[in-house]
Amino acid sequence: NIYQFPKDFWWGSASSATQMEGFSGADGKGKNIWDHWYETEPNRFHQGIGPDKTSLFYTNFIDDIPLMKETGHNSFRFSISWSRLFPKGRGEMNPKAIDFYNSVIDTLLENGIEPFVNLYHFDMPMAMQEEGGWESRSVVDAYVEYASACFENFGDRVMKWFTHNEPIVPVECGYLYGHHYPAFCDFGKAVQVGFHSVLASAKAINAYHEKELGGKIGIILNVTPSYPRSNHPADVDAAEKSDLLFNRSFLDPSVKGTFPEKLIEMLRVENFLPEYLTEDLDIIRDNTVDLLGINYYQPRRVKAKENIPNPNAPFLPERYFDHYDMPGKKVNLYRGWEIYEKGVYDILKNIQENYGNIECFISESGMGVEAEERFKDESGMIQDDYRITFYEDHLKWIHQALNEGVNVKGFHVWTFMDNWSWLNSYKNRYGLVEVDLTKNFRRTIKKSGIWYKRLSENNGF
Ligand code: BGP
Repeated sequence: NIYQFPKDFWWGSASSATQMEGFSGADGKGKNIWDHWYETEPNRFHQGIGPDKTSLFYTNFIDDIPLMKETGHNSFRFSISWSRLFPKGRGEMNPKAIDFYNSVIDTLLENGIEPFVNLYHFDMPMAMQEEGGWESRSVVDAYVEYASACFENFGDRVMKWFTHNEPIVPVECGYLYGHHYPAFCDFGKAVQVGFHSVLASAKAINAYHEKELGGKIGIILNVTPSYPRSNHPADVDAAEKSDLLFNRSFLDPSVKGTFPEKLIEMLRVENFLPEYLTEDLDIIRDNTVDLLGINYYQPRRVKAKENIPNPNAPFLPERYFDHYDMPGKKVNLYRGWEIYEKGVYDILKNIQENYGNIECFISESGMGVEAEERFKDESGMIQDDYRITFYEDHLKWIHQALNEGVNVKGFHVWTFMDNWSWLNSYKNRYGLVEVDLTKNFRRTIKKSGIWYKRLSENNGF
């Protein structure tokens, strides 16, 4: 191997309940915001395919998990559906959900795959949303109850826990830009939602540590580096503001236990500080993560604002900066996102230099491709060489970071098998394994799945 990874490196993939389980109305599951939105506004969803029809892991996991093994997994991240476990968000638990997650965990372990379990992946139970969702303190308490129930029921076998996946995404998509339910555009609400997500995470970490179950608990963040267009101070300042809002808003409290002073000042000046109790800040300070998951897809390119913002327009982060397209950027041919492999190295070095070199791993990296069946060979296997190259190019930079002493423990791709995506449904395919919707959701390993197995067996390439 030219690129050799440490022994016990975590090779695997990530997924989420809403995107993979299906059966969103079955076996006692309560509704979450996605079920509700699809029911009330199906036209928002690509080709009208909703979260009821995802990749049917709920009934197929017995066959899917051996396929994970066949594609080189030694670890796999999934999320528990809060509304499957607690149909009303709190109170009575659904015994069928406990059975289901127990079977998934046991089957993973029998196949030599370590379960990494995430507690919240964009899927607020509808009953909790009706109480105000993350805007509301009572929902923070309900979440901690739910988290504790998960630790009690599954914590004897699950040793890696995560409080949230990409908590900035519900803030942005649900409360600023209208892509997720409840589709508000309200900066004040967005800040409150962000603060409560941080608080909920710290409280869940506290609950986990108190139980002394012997595992680790962390958070998964999409740390998207903000690169300024030039060294001009106005561009650098714009990039710093974007970094404070989108990255450090969660990274600092999760790892260091405090919010950046500059971020607090930005919010204070605009009158956007959230409501909180003094004790909340103590809880956040005293309950930082043991482990950090980093999702990386694309960088953020930022420049100073060119026009004075319209004071009457809704307040958005874009008050502070403009986006620009990197001239000559390498694009993800099939999705339009910029590909910048070195970004992953820059993030890891930042964690090493500014966040105490905390134990971390790349928890999502992936390439979404439209109409991928056009790359099938005669045997019917998708020849996704573009995806293999994409992963290798990122792994080279991760390897470089490792050589320089970064405490990076693993690499998880997005995702194991093609799955349903928020609003885009099955438009962009990400899997190592194809799911054919037209053939009863038949699974077929792609070329990248075979490559991944070799990578994991050789522990390098
Ligand atoms: C991440 C999310 C995933 C997944 C992925 C791909 O931000 O954690 O849930 O969906 O992005 O993005 P998309 O599905 O929008 O193409």
